[in-house]
Amino acid sequence: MKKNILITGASGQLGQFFIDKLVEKNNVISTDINVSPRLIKKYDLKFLDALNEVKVRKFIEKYHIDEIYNFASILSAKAEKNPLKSFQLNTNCFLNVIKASISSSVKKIFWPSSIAVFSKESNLNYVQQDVIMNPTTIYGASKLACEKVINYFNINGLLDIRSIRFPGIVSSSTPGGGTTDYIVEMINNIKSKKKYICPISPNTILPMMHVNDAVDASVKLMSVPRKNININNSYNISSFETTPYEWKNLICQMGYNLEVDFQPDFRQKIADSWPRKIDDEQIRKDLNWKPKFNKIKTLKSVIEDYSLT
Ligand code: AKB
Repeated sequence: MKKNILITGASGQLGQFFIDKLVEKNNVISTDINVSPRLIKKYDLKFLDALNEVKVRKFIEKYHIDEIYNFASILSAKAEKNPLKSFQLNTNCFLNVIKASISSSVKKIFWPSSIAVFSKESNLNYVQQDVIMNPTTIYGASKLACEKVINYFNINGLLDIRSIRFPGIVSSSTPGGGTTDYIVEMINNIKSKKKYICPISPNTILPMMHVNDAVDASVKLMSVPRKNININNSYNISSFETTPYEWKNLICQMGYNLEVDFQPDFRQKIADSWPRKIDDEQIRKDLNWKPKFNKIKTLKSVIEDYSLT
């Protein structure tokens, strides 16, 4: 039987890919505050501000929602420009979804955490599942705060909330103010034939994954019995690591002209506080999951999505 799934923040960098996947077997109610005519036509996107708890509850009741995927959030670089507003939005949107879900038809909630929860104390060369986390960005602080709430609701059996700490996500959708956005913006610049000013220094290693792998792992996490889940806060996950220098060279080796000028800005300090490599053995074991896209397959796939071939 089809589930009724509510997606908040559906027009963002991740949301649209989840709609495409979930709509295959479910009734998907896609919502956002950015409701463009294109997305209304393509996804029947509806306006919903997740900062309004009453409205969230009304959607749950009107559509008899079984599961919620909550993507309403401001990403790391953009969040630093207005820290208190960003922290309030990232945490309150999530808390409103939780409050509206209690004593409702909602059975499960998916919520994306991030590698931003980690810090220099987390052993950034190889970050394990359970480490010291003292995030130095407001985005990382908001993500860690919500992970603590997830843990509380899960260990007390109050709600079933499932979460993954996403690394940089590589897709053809427009980047949304993240620190890892260079990996998509470089591909964007192939088409525009403009020199790309990279805000991250050439040898900065960061973990990344193809958006399809992120979506598949998340949907699989939501499908398994709760007894298979051995993490009550949020799972580490990754696919590959790269640097701006390597990524630029891979693009050029594929025959594309891409001129890059490395000009690190405030995002470098953020990137320096994030992992270089992730230990994601737990999610691979619990879900029997592994990524389908390595570095080269990811790049080829996104270039094809941009119809650059
Ligand atoms: C960002 O760069 O802010 C996000 C993230 C890694 O959470 N892509």
